[in-house]
Amino acid sequence: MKLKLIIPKSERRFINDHRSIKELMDNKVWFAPISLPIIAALTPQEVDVSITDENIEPVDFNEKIDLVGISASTPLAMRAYEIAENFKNRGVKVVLGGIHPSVLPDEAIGHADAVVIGEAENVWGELINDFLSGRLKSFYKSSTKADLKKLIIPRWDLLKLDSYRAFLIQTTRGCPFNCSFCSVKAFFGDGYRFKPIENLIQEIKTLQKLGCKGNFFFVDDNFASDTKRTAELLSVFKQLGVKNWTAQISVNTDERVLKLMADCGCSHVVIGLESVSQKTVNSMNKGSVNRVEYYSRVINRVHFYGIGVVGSFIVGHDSDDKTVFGEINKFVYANNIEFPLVSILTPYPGTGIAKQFQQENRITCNNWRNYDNTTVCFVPRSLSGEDLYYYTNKINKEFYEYDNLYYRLSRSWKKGILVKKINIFGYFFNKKKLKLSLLALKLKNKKKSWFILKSLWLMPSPKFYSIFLGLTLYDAFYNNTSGASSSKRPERKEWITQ
Ligand code: B12
Ligand code: SF4
Repeated sequence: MKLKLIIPKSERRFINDHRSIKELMDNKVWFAPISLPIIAALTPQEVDVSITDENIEPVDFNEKIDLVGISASTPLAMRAYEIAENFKNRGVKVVLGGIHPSVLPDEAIGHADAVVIGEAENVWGELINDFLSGRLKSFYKSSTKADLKKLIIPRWDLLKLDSYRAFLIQTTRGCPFNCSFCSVKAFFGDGYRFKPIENLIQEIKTLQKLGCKGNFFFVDDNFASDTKRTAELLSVFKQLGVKNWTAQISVNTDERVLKLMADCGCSHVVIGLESVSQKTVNSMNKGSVNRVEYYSRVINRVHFYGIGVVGSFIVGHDSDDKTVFGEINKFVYANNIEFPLVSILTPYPGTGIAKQFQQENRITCNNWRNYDNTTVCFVPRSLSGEDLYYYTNKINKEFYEYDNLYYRLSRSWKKGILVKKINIFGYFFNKKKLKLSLLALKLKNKKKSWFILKSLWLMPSPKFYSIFLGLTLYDAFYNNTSGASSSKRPERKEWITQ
């Protein structure tokens, strides 16, 4: 039996897109998916399984396959349905899984033969058996949560690993909180589950054996919530030589853990700051985690240990009026957040905010393609939809104008944040730096060229990763399909979808 697992492509340019640094490096995308390698690992050995990531290569609809499994988050759902229908029309059975089909199984089954609701671990074996015996059911849902103590090494070997720059690892599942905009609770349910450290050692060793030495992204929603366990995990990272990794942490992360994270090779942290107004944070049901008065202190401590900050904000809450953009801007520069990301509040199905907006009849769009935090899909309360769209685009674009990006990065680099230790010889005779400089000189975009050259030569030793991430984010905000620019006010049809 032949099984094909597919991850649909992102139709909008986003951070996973690597085209912006293609001219300098290669055509890799940032993140290797982890869900499908897990599903492949759960698949019985006698099944011939392969993975296609549509961000890397096109789906071959003519390939002889018996069963197709497609993973879908909400922004990818429409593309997932297109792929599913194409295979179904060719007589191939299709299973849909992932966060979107799990939250809207009745919608998903309209495009597939079976839907896995929730985690796959406890039901995938049964589904394969049912398929083999011609008794595929419409829905599969486990009555219990996946037991993370079981060792399942994701089949990363099935991915075209050379096509990725960073690799996802998951050490926990779930989150004890329930923020109104977030899908995690709706999907993983109550509680917080931890993978045993011994299992993680096996996973990391597997990746390392496959040649993936660094650039790990720990996808846990709150990597450092349990101080004791995180400290234990970090000592393992040190032994295994894990370097250049990123994790999502919350505002209340213990300073001792931050220090350990830095000692153990953490280069960036993603922090869900969401808003600089406590009132707005409280309205998102995040007040118990995020105390705005501690934001500056935690960012300062993260920086103190040489780690860069990706600061995520969400705008469009009922208490957000136009002044919110100025406040975020002020906060970003006051705290020198290297990589700010401002997202438009999006009522993802199953979330508290979606339920509220549905009750209030405020949802304006059910085209899941627009559910990617760059489009207004609801009627905001304290500013117009047009302004919400326009100013969000504007602020993101302004953050990533080369001069502004350089301003923030250079302030951090000067303080020893996101830099590597290097001697004077290394400063002049670094092969990669020389190569990048030559390539930068050839770029048609002179502003980009100047940003790269300034970063490489005016600064002692910035981590290339920080330059690449900046370039990628620049590209994401300047080349999004929306087409709005800070100088041109978008047409009505561009900002809100019906
Ligand atoms: C890593 C990550 C990313 C990476 C993705 C990299 C990659 N190549 O996969 C990056 C940074 C690119 C990213 C981008 C975005 N992300 Co994101 N991301 C995550 C994160 C943190 C982890 C996802 C993950 O890998 N989890 C681990 C795996 C094991 O879990 P899983 O995917 O759910 O898989 C399990 C089941 O779902 C199921 N399953 C999954 N697929 C399939 C397929 C089949 C056939 C079957 C049977 C089962 C099955 O089995 C698996 C094992 O049990 C989640 C949060 C979270 N906790 O999940 C958010 C999350 C998925 N992201 C989210 C969002 C909103 C975005 C963005 C829109 C953010 C933005 N502001 O732009 C973009 C969208 C980009 C795009 N166009 O898709 C939301 C999605 C909400 C929704 N309803 O879809 C989440 C849930 C975050 C949240 N707090 O709400 N993201
Ligand atoms: S936003 Fe973060 S803290 Fe809030 S529920 Fe989601 S994962 Fe948990």
